[in-house]
Amino acid sequence: MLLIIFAARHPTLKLRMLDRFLVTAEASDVEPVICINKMDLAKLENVQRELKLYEELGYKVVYTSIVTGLGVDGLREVMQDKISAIVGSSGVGKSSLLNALQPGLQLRTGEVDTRVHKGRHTTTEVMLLPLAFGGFVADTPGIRTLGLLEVDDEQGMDIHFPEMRPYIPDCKFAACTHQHEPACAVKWAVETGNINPLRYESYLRISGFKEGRYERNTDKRRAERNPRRRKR
Ligand SMILES: Nc1nc2c(ncn2[C@@H]2O[C@H](COP(=O)(O)OP(=O)(O)OP(=O)(O)O)[C@@H](O)[C@H]2O)c(=O)[nH]1
Ligand SMILES: [Mg+2]
Ligand SMILES: [Zn+2]
Repeated sequence: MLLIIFAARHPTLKLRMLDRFLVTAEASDVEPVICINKMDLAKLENVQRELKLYEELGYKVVYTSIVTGLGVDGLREVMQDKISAIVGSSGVGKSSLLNALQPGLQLRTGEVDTRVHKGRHTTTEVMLLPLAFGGFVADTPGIRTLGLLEVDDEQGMDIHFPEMRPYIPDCKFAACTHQHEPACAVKWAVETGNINPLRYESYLRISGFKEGRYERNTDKRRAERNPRRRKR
């Protein structure tokens, strides 16, 4: 299981980054669970409104706080007898959550920089920890950007977006990239409100169709795999 942790605030909840984690989980055939921590810093209904789309897509979302204890028992149930990896940016509270789940762990945690609201990369190595209530969890260092190294991008990212899957066979072209092709069922679904435009935006970014850092990452990775395509 991939336990994807975000903080409701400090650091900011980044849904486009969540989409990248979800694609990684989908592509690796690992069950993703979304966990929004630091719920003591935000209003539950506001955060739930932001995450509604993901619950509608069928992803499990848990809301936690190590300050109030919200959701800690629920998270324990979710993780019981599973092998999970806990991932997310530095400072979202990954190690703190594990300490709350199992107090004996005594993992080191670090204050978030109060000026820029970023973590200080307290956890520096991956540790697989046995859980007294059954199962294992790997605590991991916070990551700055998420590449998609394990994802085979040759066959297209569309299949890793569950809401796109039903439309893909209806596109006019079998190799449709859902970007500029005519008679694209996916684009039509976006236009008619059946696919969330922000998720479609994430699809374009992750596929490298949009400007930005992700596209450069993708190009660089392709160049590394295929030296002939490397720019001089
Ligand atoms: N208010 C609030 N603070 C929290 C919560 N969970 C963690 N924190 C604080 O957030 C800071 C970062 O927590 P860590 O557990 O070190 O975060 P991490 O995700 O393990 O960070 P890295 O190891 O750097 O990747 C610490 O100061 C924690 O006390 C929470 O639910 N509410
Ligand atoms: Mg940590
Ligand atoms: Zn299409």
